[in-house]
Order: sequence, then structure tokens, then C-alpha cells
Amino acid sequence: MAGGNGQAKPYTLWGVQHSLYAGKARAYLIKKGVPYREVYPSHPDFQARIVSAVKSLVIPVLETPEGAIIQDTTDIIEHLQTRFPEPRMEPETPVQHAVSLLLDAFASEYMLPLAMHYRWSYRAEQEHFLRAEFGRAVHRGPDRAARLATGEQFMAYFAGFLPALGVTDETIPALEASYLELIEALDIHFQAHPYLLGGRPALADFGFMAPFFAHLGRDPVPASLTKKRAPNLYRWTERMNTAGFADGEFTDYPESYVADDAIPETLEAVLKRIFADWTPGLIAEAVCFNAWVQGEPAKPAGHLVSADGSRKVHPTLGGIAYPWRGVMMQRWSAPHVLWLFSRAAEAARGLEGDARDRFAALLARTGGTEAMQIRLARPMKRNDYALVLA
Ligand SMILES: N[C@@H](CCC(=O)N[C@@H](CS)C(=O)NCC(=O)O)C(=O)O
Repeated sequence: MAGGNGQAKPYTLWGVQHSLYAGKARAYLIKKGVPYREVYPSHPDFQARIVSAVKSLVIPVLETPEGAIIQDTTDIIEHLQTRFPEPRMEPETPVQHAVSLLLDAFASEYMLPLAMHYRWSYRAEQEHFLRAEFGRAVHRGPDRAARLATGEQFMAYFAGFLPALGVTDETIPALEASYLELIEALDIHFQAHPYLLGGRPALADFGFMAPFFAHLGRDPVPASLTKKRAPNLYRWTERMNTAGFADGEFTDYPESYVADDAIPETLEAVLKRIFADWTPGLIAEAVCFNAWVQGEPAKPAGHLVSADGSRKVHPTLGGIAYPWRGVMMQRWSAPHVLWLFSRAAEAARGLEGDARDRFAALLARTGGTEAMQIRLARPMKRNDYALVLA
């Protein structure tokens, strides 16, 4: 659609810099080269038009030049992928595609407690920054004191998520140890490769931008840790927010995925860490979901995936508990992870011939066989801005 000046009307990304999921959508828009403008939810249109359309107070939301309103980063990316097929930003080769979807699910959902931990457990050390950020999300205008005060109520809401995410005094040492191991493996990878699967970003990279940009790469406490321990990972967050694929550091690296559908050795080391830490919780999620689906009353297609029937940005089916890295992890289930995981599992189950063998061998080497055997009793999908049974 053309605007009054003859220029194409841009997309609007309703988001903020300190939002986990906005970081994923924004990087996608930048790398695709899609003309867009970002608007903070402090703009009066957000309450007036966007919240009522989406039926929740949630960001990011993408508004298309034609007026369509899209929420959930997966739906946003799917829309942009279809609308702008080039440049392609997902491998067409089967094993890399399955791995990319898997990494997207891991980073977009599993990493949320870690990102929230480093933001809120260290709140006192970064209070002023967080107040400014949450304040600017909702308050327009130059009154500094008023804006800092406005951020407070939202901070209390988000900080209150920690126990539900399994972040407690008992689990924090194990969570932090797991984080350091993961970023060490990623740091080694990003010294050898500009993106997770080679010379161009994939869905995996956009999934990783969710936790690693706004929280772990930008909040003062975790950004400092990430920079000190994993500077190549930090540098990748900068690369992901820069237009184009080329990077001055990797001038001889082809702007394509690694040849022959191969998975880089350094990414195998990352996958080992991922499967080791993710599998227990993923199995517990699937057991909880399957029990809920198969329990009474029977649930028709379109039924909200939500224990109490309410519509939530992060729906839950109740509490889960499982041993994890020497502690008992107790948290609320988060079925959204299963929706994303099942996309990867479906791609993996569709592999044939040589690709199937190569993927099975990769799983055997990286400890992923058990996780990839998870089966859900019913598929899920997004409908009317919510997660429902298909
Ligand atoms: N699955 C959604 C999650 C979006 C999301 O959690 N957004 C956060 C900000 S980063 C939010 O608005 N949360 C509001 C809430 O949890 O009530 C997506 O991928 O877009």
C-alpha cells in the first residue's frame, strides 16, 4: 500500500526495547529488510485499538500496512516469511530445518526463567535502569519523576512471575551454573560462525534473540555477565540487530547455511548442553499436558489450553515438579513450549532416508534421543490470539 508521499506504508511493530519477545520480532524485520517503525505502547492507539483487538495487554504486536493485527512472534514471523519469501531465513535442508525449529523452541520458551531471573533477582542492582525502561513503555512526556513512578506497577507484576517460573533460592545456583555452561558453548560457536547455522540467520537465531537481547544482553547485570563471560555471544546480539548478513568480522564466510545440511561441531556442543538441561522439564510438561487433555471433561477442538479456562499470555495447566541438576524444580507448566517443540518434532518425524539417519546420529551424539521421543496426545494451534487444541 502506498502512503501519501508515494513511499510504501511501513509495518508497525508495537514493542519496547526491553521486551524479550519484541527482540525476536524486531531482529526478523531488520534482517528481512522490511520497512517498519516501532511504536511504544505508551502511544494512545495501543490501548484504544491494539489491546482490544488482541484481547490481552501484550507485546509485540505487528500491524501490517493493510491493517491486520498479528500477535505471537511465531505468527508474526510466519506472516513475514510468507509475505517476503526473500531473502530466505530458514534452511531448506531437512536436518538443519529441524534443528533450527528445536533451537527456536528452546530459546523462546525454556530460557524465559533464566532471562527473568537475571532481571528480577538482581533488581536492586539495576533498579533505576528498569524503572526508566518500564516507565518509558507506558508513560509519554518529559516528567522524569512521573515516568519513573509509572514503571513501578508493571515491574511488580513481572517480578512476581519468578516463583511460577521455578526461580527460587533453592534453584538459583543450579540455574546460574546451567547458564554459564550454555553461554560458554555459545561463545565458542560464535567465534567460528556468524550465526547458529552458518552465514545467514535462521529461526533458531531469532528465537535466541528473545532471551539474549532485551534481558541477558541489555539489562545492566546480565549484560555485564554475558559480555565478560561470552563476548562473542554478546557480539552476535549486535550482529542480529544490524541489516544484512555480512559482518566485518567474517568477510570470507559465505552468506549461506553450512554446506551439505551439516550441523557445525561447535553447535553440537551447544545441543549437548540444551538436551541435558531441557529434557527433564520437557518430559514433565508433556506428561502434564497429556493428562489434562485426556482428563474429564472431554475437550473439543478450539478448547483453550488453560487449566482454569482463562485467556493468558502464558497459559498454564497447573504445577509440575521434577528433579533437575540436583534440586527439585517446582514451577507452573507452560504448554506454549510444547506447541513450539511439536513443530520441531513434526519436522524430525518427517525426515526420510539419509536425513533421518543423520538426525538420529546427531541425537545419539548430543543426548537428544529421549527428548525427541516425546509425543503429545493432541496437537495445538494458535487461534484468535490464544493457544487452543487443534
Ligand atoms: N508467546 C508470545 C509471548 C509474548 C510475551 O510474553 N510478551 C510479554 C512481553 S515480552 C508480555 O507482554 N507479557 C504480558 C504478560 O505476561 O501478561 C510471543 O511469542 O509473542
